[in-house]
Amino acid sequence: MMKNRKSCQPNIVIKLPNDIRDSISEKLYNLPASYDQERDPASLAIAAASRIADLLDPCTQSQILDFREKRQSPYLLLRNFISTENIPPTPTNDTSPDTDSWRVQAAALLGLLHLSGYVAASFQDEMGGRLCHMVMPAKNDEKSFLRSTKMLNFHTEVVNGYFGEDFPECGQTVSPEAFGLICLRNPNGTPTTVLPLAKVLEKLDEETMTLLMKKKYTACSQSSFDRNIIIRNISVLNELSNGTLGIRYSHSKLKGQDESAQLALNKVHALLTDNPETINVNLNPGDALILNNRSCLHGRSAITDSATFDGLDRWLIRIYGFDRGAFSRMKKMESMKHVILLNE
Ligand SMILES: O=C(O)CCC(=O)C(=O)O
Ligand SMILES: [Fe+2]
Repeated sequence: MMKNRKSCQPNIVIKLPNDIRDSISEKLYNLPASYDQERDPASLAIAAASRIADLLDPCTQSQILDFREKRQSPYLLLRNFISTENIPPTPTNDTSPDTDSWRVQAAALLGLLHLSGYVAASFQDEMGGRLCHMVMPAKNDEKSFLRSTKMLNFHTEVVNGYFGEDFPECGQTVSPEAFGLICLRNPNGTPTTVLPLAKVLEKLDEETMTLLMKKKYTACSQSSFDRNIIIRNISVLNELSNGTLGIRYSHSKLKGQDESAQLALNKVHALLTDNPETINVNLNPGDALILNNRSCLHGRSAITDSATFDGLDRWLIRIYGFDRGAFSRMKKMESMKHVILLNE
């Protein structure tokens, strides 16, 4: 049983030929302007997904289907997915650019998340509820600058969120099962770092694993949240509905509630530091990456020294993807059904 749980599923890496990329770009560029990713992403996701799927060859379609059905591969990397000609300058202050020319790339990511089986959604309490998170060096204030340029140690998104398997109540924070990144610029090839959970589990002893599975941990919000939401009595490793193990992790936001719980967490931290199995995913403009937020950890090298704020800085768009069943049980905003409301 344990052996099976620790087996590492392959990552899925696909590179589209230029003619397919250009056809997808054209189809998405010609989507009616009435689609708005911040007001009704669900309609846009469906429209974009069907246009993309029509243009993919059967092999690529079945690889995406495999990722969707099994939910075990750490990530799906789709290279050369969309054109990035005519994009506006990289924003410098955490907000979306005024012009809409980046929306084709956002639509592409929404379409891919949909094909991967996830519902795109955001939290009202994170970055003002925006669906598309701009990942780029920001200089609006000191805190934003530090958050957006520092090296990111391995973590999972929304560490203070329950898993569907915890049976959260409506209004409690739920961690997204996946999230997508699409690259618009990456002039210095700064990698997104990825570590499949299986590579960590194979180095953990049974006693530590047992401790990590106990509901003896407390987590608080990541720095992109507008308020601090603390959840208690959660585990680090959780049995998922597909029989595998999932992880929630952040070195700074997750704490053990007693000494043995914290010691087990420290062992994970030691394993994650300079782990030789780390995969550097250098996203090029037009590449999309869907990361399974249960079966892998991710991070990033520092961009502190390379940020120039001249409109050409590294720029990714990030969108969360939720399991359809878990999403249907969440409290949402009446006017924008993709915005998740959390209890006071
Ligand atoms: O900048 C990156 O490559 C990843 C950043 C990150 O961890 C995130 O957006 O959640
Ligand atoms: Fe992250």
